Amino acid sequence: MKRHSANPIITRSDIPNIPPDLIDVTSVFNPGAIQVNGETILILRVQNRGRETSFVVARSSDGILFQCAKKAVTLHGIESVNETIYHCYDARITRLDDTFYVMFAMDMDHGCSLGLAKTADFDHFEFLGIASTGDIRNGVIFPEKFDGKYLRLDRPNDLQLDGGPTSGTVICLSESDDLLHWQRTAHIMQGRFHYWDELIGPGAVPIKTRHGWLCLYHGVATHFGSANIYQAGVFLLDLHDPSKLLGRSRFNILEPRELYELAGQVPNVVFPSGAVVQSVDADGFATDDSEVYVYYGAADTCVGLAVTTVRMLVEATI
Ligand code: BMA
Repeated sequence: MKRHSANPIITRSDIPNIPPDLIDVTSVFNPGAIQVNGETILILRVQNRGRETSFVVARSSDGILFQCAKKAVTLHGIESVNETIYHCYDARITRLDDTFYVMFAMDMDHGCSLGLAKTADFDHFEFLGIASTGDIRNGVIFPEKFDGKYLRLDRPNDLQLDGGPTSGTVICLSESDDLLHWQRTAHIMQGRFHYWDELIGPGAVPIKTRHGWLCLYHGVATHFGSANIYQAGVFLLDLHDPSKLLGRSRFNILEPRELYELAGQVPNVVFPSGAVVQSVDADGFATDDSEVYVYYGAADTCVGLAVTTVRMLVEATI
């Protein structure tokens, strides 16, 4: 992947003051991304100097220069949750028919849950409920149904990192009839201990290609207790049966190298959470030559853009 020359494309100074919550914010990172009628829309994770978290929508006609909304996202109905929610973060956006579903992590006392919201216009968001049980993160809904079921990739948090958050080593597939109640159906792949992707989690929404579903993910090298390194990788799932792993990148496809990826709130992080395909054929498949814009959080501080093609991503999985 090639970093765009305008990187980092969004920094804290692009977030307008939105009193009382967002004033002189600290950071903006890990965006969900989608293209709607030629416009690229991001849902940004913004942190203020109270280290409180908000979502802010940003829009762009070229996928590079973004205009941030002058208000934070309100998740209407979230007040019905009877527990303290500390943070909602790391949105992934999936279009199903004409509705955009947003799945995100929710930090609560018992651990991390997955929340679900929907929107038609990225202005008004309706919270639909908590869509998980147990401690889990990185829920990513597929953009179509399979045999009448919704599918998602997710990552159970079955590991307590030393002095850090819960994490995990397995990417799973789950299915649902209603997007709120999910049943785990398969373990797709495992972290590779000792190598670049020891801990792993799904990244962007799967991209439909003639070769299969292309899925970006993040891998963490823990380097035997040294500083964690968050990198991006890619895997390919069978088009008709996404529980079948067809291939997986041996090497990471993006790693922290630039200063804005190496230094920040959490150093050494590239975290791919959004991907936009620029060219899709009449049957809805991303074309091999199509550029893919990958939006990623850098050092939990700003947003980077890396550009690649469908062909290069597929080749990386062989
Ligand atoms: C992960 C998630 C991401 C974050 C990353 C690095 O566990 O919390 O949101 O970017 O850690 O801090």
